[in-house]
Amino acid sequence: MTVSRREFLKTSAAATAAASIGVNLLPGMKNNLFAGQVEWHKSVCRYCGTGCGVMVGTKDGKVVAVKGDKENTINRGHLCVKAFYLPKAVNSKTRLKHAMIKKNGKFEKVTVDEALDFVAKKFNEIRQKHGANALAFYGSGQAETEETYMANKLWKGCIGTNNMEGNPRLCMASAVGGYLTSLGADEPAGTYQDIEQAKFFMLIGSNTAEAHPILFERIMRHKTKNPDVQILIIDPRKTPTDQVADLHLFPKPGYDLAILHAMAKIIIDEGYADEEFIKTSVIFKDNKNKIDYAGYKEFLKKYTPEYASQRSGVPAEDIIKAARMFGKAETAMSLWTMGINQRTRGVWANNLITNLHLLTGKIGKPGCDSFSLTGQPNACGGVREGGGLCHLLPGHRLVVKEKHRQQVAKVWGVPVERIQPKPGKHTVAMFEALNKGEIKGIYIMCTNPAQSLPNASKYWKGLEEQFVVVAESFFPTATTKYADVVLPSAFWTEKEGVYGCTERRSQYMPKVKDPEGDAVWDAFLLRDLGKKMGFVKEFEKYQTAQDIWDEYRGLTKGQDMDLWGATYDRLKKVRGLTWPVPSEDHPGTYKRYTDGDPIYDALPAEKKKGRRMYFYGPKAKDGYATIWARPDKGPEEPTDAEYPLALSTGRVMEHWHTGTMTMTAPELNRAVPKAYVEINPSDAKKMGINNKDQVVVETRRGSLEIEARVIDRPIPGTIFIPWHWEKWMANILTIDAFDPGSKEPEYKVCAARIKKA
Ligand SMILES: Nc1nc2c(c(=O)[nH]1)N[C@H]1C(S)=C(S)[C@@H](COP(=O)(O)OP(=O)(O)OC[C@H]3O[C@@H](n4cnc5c(=O)[nH]c(N)nc54)[C@H](O)[C@@H]3O)O[C@H]1N2
Ligand SMILES: Nc1nc2c(c(=O)[nH]1)N[C@H]1C(S)=C(S)[C@@H](COP(=O)(O)OP(=O)(O)OC[C@H]3O[C@@H](n4cnc5c(=O)[nH]c(N)nc54)[C@H](O)[C@@H]3O)O[C@H]1N2
Ligand code: SF4
Ligand SMILES: [Mo]
Repeated sequence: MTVSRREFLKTSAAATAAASIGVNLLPGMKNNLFAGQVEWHKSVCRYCGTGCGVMVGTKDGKVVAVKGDKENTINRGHLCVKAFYLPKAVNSKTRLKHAMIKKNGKFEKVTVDEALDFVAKKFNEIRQKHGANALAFYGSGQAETEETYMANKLWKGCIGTNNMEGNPRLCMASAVGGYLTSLGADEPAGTYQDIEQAKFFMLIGSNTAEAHPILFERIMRHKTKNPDVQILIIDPRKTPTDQVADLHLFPKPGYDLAILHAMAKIIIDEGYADEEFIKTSVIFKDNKNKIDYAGYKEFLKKYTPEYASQRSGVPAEDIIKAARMFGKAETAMSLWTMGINQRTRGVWANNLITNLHLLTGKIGKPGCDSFSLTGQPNACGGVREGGGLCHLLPGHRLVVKEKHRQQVAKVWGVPVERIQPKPGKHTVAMFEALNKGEIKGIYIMCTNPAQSLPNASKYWKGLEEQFVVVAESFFPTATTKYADVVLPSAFWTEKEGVYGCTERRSQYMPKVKDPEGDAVWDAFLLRDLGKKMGFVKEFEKYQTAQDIWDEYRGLTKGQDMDLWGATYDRLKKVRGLTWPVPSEDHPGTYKRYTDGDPIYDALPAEKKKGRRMYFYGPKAKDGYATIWARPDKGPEEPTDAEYPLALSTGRVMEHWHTGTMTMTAPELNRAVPKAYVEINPSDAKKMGINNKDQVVVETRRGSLEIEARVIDRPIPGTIFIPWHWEKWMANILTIDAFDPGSKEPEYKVCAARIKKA
């Protein structure tokens, strides 16, 4: 039996209908709750990288409601369903309210001060005995910029190790690599404003409807008003996003690179290339060396639509149609997320998308951009800009650059030799080192790696054996199980700070209630740990969130992501500012590398002569962007006779990652109560599997018993599991192979088989 069409429509309709406007009365809340006494505070949604503005309603010191902020240009009052249920997470019984130390396998309640004393002593012992590199920090794109900044200073600047990472490695690293190599600097050129001006969208490897619902709603509304707007989707799975598609290409997972090359070839062959833009603004490279336009055309010869069709399984005529849609469109915007980034060829896939924009000159103009969607609310702000990865320093700086180390060491008030010149261990290597005992102590903040790492069970050994500190707002989680110490962290609404979303916009969030129990703001947990480890002088100066923000803001001055003009005072009044914002009277920047970008505007006239754009980033030479002739390699673990199905994992609208927050709302749990594996009806029939049968999914790494959902969503030969549940942990199955450039794991493709349980 397959899922009925009605059931399918119901789920897809739910995804879009969930975006709504106004106050949402949570079930059980009485109308009179809002009778006058609710105070509303301007803030930002806790969840995705869209960055919607919310109004938080408080009453008697409690968060009682959330509604959309009508003045916020991102969402204009609209919110998706997750945001409405945030009060349930804040008030949940599962909030972690006090510190605990594990003694003889059991957690015992202690004061935060006692816990921090204990951690400081242990960390100092490890550091003295085994050196600074035996310690590590693992953070999050959901932490505030101020929080990541404190961790950066403590680990890289004081303890003296670059073993400082965060979950954006699992998420945005390939996009960072893509932007650096294609455009010369990280983060998009345009903003969301381009959506309403675009005539064509390529949504590739993004289930926008479920993962960025409010952006999807903007696209949908724009298309409804302008029926000539065309939408191309490239995704191996039929998702609710599909409902807006004019054309949907279904490549085999991991095999879409050839399609992008074939589209480039058709664009050139049929005269859709912007030859003037190519001449003035673009250079060409093969995997290593500079080539020329003729060399690139030679490279593309192989990528006929027929060849791309053979590689990807997509009909050649559809690839031709897709290329013509892109080529003919007056303006074009590409949006992508994890279907592109979470691949062993993630950086290359990013490059090939941007190639199309550079070839057609559809970049740096209204309605045109190669626009990577960020997953988490502050992956851009705190981690990419704030430098929360093992090779970075705050303000888009690099640990390998002596000048950058000097600039940062000076502001941090630490000797420059303390900051190591060599990058530390990237995420997978970090957890491998924990397994091997090379890393002996780790501080984990605002992330749940025991469930979210690829091939997760392989890394439980290190978590079990080494000294693990987990700063959390909820308890228990898959990771707190392995903790030697848990520290209670203040949650969203209980602390102030800044989030920077996909469109380079930094937004301020106020503290509107006291933390639950003994919970402390993560930045202050780190500050106090630093002091207790002996770095008193380095940390005693931070008394308020603003002290931290102002120091960081100073470090961004003159950088490409200049936030000098984004003071707390300003951010408290406006709905965010898009960098560069070089001064307090600067309104923020709509487009980078072109007129109106203060950095571009300040360039000498001779540099810009005859050029509409100048790519001034550190990795772009003489202002040129790069078109890449990358090989079209497939995934690390292709399917074979033994494991004939390609397994993909991803998200549903109602849940957030490991579920610690969204699963506090019974309404969201009722909507999607458990995990399942989607199987195409044709495969199910062959294997004798019926809808709702219990099946066992096996990969070379593990096996998982789970319910089958027989549905025409994944293409034949592929299966899909949403990964939100600890009980049905998809990451038992996934592969920890990673992109050699970005080190981002290939969550989106591995080989699997299924049998009836
Ligand atoms: N509701 C909800 N929203 C979220 C999150 C959440 O947990 N829940 N998390 C946030 C975060 S951190 C992130 S990173 C984003 C993720 O946002 P998305 O990336 O949009 O979500 P996913 O479901 O991970 O995967 C997206 C799509 O990639 C496709 N895909 C898989 N393999 C391939 C391939 O080889 N090629 C192509 N072209 N596509 C492929 C899948 O079929 C799937 O539809 O969502 C953010 N928003
Ligand atoms: N199979 C599979 N695995 C994946 C992915 C996939 O597509 N497929 N996607 C990957 C991606 S893109 C991402 S971004 C990661 C996300 O993976 P994780 O970051 O591990 O997932 P979250 O559930 O968001 O974890 C956040 C944790 O922080 C806690 N928390 C919430 N607020 C606070 C706070 O203010 N302070 C502190 N200290 N803690 C807080 C939450 O309770 C939760 O435990 O997962 C990756 N894993
Ligand atoms: S789209 Fe993202 S930021 Fe906006 S309300 Fe939904 S989860 Fe929050
Ligand atoms: Mo993510």
